[in-house]
Amino acid sequence: MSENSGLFTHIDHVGIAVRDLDEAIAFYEEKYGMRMAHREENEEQGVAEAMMEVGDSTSCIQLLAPLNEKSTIAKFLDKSGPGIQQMAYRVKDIDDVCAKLKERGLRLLYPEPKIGTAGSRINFVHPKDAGGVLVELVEPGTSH
Ligand code: V0V
Repeated sequence: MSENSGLFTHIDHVGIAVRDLDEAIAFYEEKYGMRMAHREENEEQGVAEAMMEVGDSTSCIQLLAPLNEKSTIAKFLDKSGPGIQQMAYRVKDIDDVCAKLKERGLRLLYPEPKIGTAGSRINFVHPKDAGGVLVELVEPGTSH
């Protein structure tokens, strides 16, 4: 990690809660000309998701639709409607970053990272400890 880079290397993605994944993908493709880089379902997180590339930046928009009524995305949609649900930063070593954030008094949602998009390892900072923003930490999988 270079001296002035802080804990994060990139904005990995901005997550947007949507009611209908196919409709949202079509909107981002047709209106903004974005290309879908990846699509999958994550049962543990209760989401169907699609990563839409923002040019050549390597940052993405992550479209998140609920897989069931218990999904955090279903709850978010009920409360806030469609819109930005999370800001995700890419990190090199998620265990190291989580340890540092805990030392600095922030609550991580999981004691150990879970599996996210494309084999990544993920954890979250509670929005109440992060200025009202749900912050995701992403250590990319080897295919990234
Ligand atoms: C809730 N709050 C939020 C928020 N969700 N604030 C900002 N952004 C959000 N997304 C606020 C909410 O307004 C309440 O504030 C307070 O937090 C408690 O909210 P709640 O409705 O009672 O919700 P909880 O406690 O049931 O759940 C909130 C958390 C939950 C953040 C704990 O959403 C969660 O576990 N999220 C992490 C997992 C996740 O989001 N998975 C889906 C993406 P007031 O009213 O008390 O002031 S999966 C993903 O990103 C993947 C797979 C990937 O990237 O690879």
